[in-house]
Amino acid sequence: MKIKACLFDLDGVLVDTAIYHFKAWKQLANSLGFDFTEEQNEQLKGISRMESLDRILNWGKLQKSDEEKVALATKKNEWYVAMIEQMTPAEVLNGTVDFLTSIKNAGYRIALGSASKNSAIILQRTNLAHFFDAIVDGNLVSKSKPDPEVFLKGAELLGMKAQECLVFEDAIAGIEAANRAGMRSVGIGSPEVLTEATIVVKDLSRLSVAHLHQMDEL
Ligand code: B16
Ligand code: MG
Repeated sequence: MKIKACLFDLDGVLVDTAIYHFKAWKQLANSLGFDFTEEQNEQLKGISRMESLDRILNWGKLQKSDEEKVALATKKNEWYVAMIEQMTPAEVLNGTVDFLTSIKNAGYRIALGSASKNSAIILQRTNLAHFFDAIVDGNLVSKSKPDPEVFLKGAELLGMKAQECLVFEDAIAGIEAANRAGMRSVGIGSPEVLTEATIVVKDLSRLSVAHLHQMDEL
């Protein structure tokens, strides 16, 4: 079926905010008396804020009450927001602006499908907001990826069927969410990791409208 809409994950696909998440979570872990590695941080990609905190506390072998967890997540978010407020359009990932421009000119509808509750600040600071016909982020969904809610809501807001949507994702959980939504996907990263994606590319600079036409048949 013909692809009519593109649904983009944010962190790891359009911008690299993972480094800021890492710095802020590390600061929090250090303040609690432990540390975690960059490899462990990989497991937090695409995962919601509270789920990330649960995993980190687990690594530090700490137990906290629900109230304490909210306070810790709030503290981390304040540090994180201070960092992303300094972001500039120069931090947009390779090929992103050209690809978004060409698909928009070709008439594709475009939505965001991110777990982040901070997507508005990031899209504004990096000058990407104007490309989007719909924004679905952590403020609109209750179930995080691999649940398909975020992408199904994107399709609904754009007035599209799931089979008309193509998802762009860097996280395994995000590709699983696309598959569960009945959507085709472009994995951004390595084919060894994103084995369940329809196709995998290194970044958006590898793609053009002609590739999307080829995917109509997949
Ligand atoms: P926030 P994505 C995700 O963004 C990040 O990959 C993940 O590390 C983060 O915990 C999550 O957003 C929530 O972010 O704390 O800003 O609400 O990849 O879904 O765009
Ligand atoms: Mg991501």
